[in-house]
Amino acid sequence: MAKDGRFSEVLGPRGGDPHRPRYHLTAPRNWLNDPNGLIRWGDEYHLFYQHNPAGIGIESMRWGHAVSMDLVRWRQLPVALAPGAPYDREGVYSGCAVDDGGVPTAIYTGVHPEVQCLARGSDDLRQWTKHEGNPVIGARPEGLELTGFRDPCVWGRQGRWHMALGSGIKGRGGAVLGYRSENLIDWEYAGPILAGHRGRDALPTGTMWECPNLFPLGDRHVLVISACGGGITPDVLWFVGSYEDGVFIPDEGQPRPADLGGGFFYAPQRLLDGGDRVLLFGWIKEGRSTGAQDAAGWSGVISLPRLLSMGTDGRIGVEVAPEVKMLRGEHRRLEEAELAERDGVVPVEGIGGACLEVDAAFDPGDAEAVGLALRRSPDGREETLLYWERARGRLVFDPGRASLADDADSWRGVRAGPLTLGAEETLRIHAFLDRTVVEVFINGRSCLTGRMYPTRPDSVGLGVFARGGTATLRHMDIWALESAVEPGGTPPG
Ligand code: DQQ
Repeated sequence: MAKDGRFSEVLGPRGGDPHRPRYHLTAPRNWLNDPNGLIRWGDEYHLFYQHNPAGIGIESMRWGHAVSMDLVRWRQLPVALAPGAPYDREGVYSGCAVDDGGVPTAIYTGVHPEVQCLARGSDDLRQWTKHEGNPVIGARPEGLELTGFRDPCVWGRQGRWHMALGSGIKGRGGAVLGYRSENLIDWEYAGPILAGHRGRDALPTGTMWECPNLFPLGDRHVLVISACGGGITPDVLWFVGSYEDGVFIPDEGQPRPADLGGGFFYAPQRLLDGGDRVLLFGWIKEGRSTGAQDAAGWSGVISLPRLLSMGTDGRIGVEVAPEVKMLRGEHRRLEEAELAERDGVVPVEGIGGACLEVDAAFDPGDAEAVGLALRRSPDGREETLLYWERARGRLVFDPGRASLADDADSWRGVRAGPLTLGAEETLRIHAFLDRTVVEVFINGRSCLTGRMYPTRPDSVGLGVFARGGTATLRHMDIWALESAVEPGGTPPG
């Protein structure tokens, strides 16, 4: 059996289900989606999440609850908020948490129809009481025909509360609506913070912007949206710009993708960790069929914390939060190696495991493509390729041969996004594998989330390759990672 934090030749059966991540958070059972109410309170980090304990899919949603002292090792707590009141009997949807003068306070969307509600927490955030005057925003702004009205993001500034609410304006596109309040109870509509122009945006921005987040980063502001509707693949986009008098003005006309994985990463929320750092957690979706998720008894994963920074070029930088280093176990370092086309995929000897951190630096040389083979079987019949492609200036995640299973699930499609390297620039691939999850950080400025579901227990190998020329692997550090969450089980209480 594979031991936690050690390299292994086969996938250990610990945790029962070989596809279930070991150091990413999943729900104790069944369905998880958006992270909600992220807040640091005293010594603890609280992560609530959209949860359906009874099955797979968005039904009768509630706030699951997990707590951590270090952002990495999570413990499940009982459900914090469940449907039941007339204004949320069809679901306690996404929202945020704030510190209201020492009282933990959640602001969420109750369904149906979509209204904004408030709940107060006990000092330790274990008990929650819904406000008796709920909903605190019960009606939509007059004169606007909206495609949705949900997912409040609230922050305090200059003695007032401000809210960005996910929405869309019929016939126009997605929108984020602004509200203001003196007390979190009485809210005044302040107009759209930003609205899209469906069809006129270079990137598809859909008809509804879910889960907005608006926060300062360096000397700019960032607006993150989860765009959906109008036939687009739901995806996370972010704008950099300025925010003044309740209006967000983007620096560029267009948002950029927050992740190159084509929608596996969704509905992220920022955690203000009490200091200056901005950390983002998102929901990593499944690629398997609903039937397979149902049979597995779990679905949905919370991403690793992503640390954002503002570059001098006005672009958002993204790295994994340094706390994740705590999971590192056995380590191996490889030094300089030449990679040529004729060698194909070169297996990294003596390294194996489905829970790995890989930090590799490549000089692309004159190669057309250079990168890694992940979750590789010894004969190479199962493998997932992750590489930079020079001609198209992009990062590619190709799980087309990840599994020998005879199915046509959508996760097998190639995911790719723009990644241009400077003439002498090193390609740095920093990848986190957790059984079926891959989160990759590239050169501190892009990331990609992917899924792959290999069938073979010996598909735990790692390889490196170059195509169409010769590249150099400068160095590569590999760690076997420890488990950080209880594998399944019923939460206490
Ligand atoms: N998920 C929630 C909604 C939100 C959507 C429902 C985004 O509040 O708009 O589970 O994934």
